[in-house]
Amino acid sequence: MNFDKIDREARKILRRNDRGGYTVPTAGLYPYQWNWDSCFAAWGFSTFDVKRAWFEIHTLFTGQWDNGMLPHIIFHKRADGYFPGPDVWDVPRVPHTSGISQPPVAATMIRSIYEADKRYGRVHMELIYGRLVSWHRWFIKNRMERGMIAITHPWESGRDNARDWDKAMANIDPTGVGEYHRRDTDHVDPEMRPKKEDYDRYLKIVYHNRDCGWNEERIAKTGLFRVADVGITFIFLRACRDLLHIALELDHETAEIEGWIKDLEAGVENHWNPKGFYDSVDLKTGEFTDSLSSASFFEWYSGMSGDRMLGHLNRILDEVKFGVPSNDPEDEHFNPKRYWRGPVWGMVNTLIGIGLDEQGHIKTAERLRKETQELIAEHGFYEYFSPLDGAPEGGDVFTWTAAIWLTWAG
Ligand code: 9YW
Repeated sequence: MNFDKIDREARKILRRNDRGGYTVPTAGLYPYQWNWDSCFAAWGFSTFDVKRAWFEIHTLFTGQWDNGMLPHIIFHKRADGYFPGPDVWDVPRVPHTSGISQPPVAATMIRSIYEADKRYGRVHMELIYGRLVSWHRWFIKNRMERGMIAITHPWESGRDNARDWDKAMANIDPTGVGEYHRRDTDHVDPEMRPKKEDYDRYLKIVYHNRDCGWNEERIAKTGLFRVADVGITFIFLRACRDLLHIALELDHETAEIEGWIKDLEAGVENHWNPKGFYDSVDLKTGEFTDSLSSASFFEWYSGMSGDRMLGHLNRILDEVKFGVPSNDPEDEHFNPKRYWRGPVWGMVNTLIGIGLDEQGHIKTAERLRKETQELIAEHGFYEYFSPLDGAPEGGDVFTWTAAIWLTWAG
């Protein structure tokens, strides 16, 4: 394995996907600035160009709404090849954005970027701190239920067609969405993407929430989809801990953030499915989603101790060649090709690996890192891979795959 060569390639990918201050996840398939992709990009840049890393964060936050919400896509300038674009979301602000959010890894990644060069980063950290707090407040005010974090659209989870959403999606009647032209399947094999029945419902929810004027209270009352996402709860809990760390360093008040952490720690218990794993909860029906997905393994990353997922983790790592798959290989719907229903994602492994390492599971963390390293070194910087044989899948020349190579896997 020629590490220097792969490092150079990874840096080249970040530069290549740079559109002048923001980084697209990959050319063609995703031609705009995506929220959590961009945080990973900034983290990747911080290994060789900390100035550029902060620039990424500032351009991302130009998309922040007045109510604190940080959208999942910022449409800085028109680009072809992606649907649904800015006119579908119809959000009356500039830069144009989508109307939903995404997993809040920002505070965690920003802490790392700051720590890469504190002297340079101090003023940027001061500038961005208030914005981070207001985004976190938005989650608490609009999305926290029983200490868990709710999503109003599967796209908010960052795990679009995960098994977690199946039952809630089946309860949505997609009639009336009309004709539309998907663009993702122009770029990628349709077998590797969500199905039409998923897309119909994705659009139905977008149209409904848009008709609510993107008003969170109206969406909470009338929305078609509301699920407490175990992935976001864990990621948000972790982000609050990092935000607290930053607050202490900058000498800001901490009581509010400490309160959030306590509520979230209690809320995690509500994600515990008595069947023996952390799970998402459909808030419209009160039922567990009964899906053991990769997000359940953010337990350690969230800072919760207890090792409750360790048995399943060891089982699954032995069942596939490259862990951690987005869906349990023993699940009847497991599909090693179709997006979030089986494939393995380098950035997911990274978050799981970081948590394992922090909590003393050094060997398992190292195993995961090596497997991720092999996937990328053997096959390239793909969006995701088959956990069975490592076959590359989805988009190529992918930003967050390059970023995690530079920061963790390589
Ligand atoms: C889509 C960009 C995004 C990720 C999400 C992933 C996918 C967009 O791509 O969603 O149109 O399907 O699910 O996590 O941020 O990489």
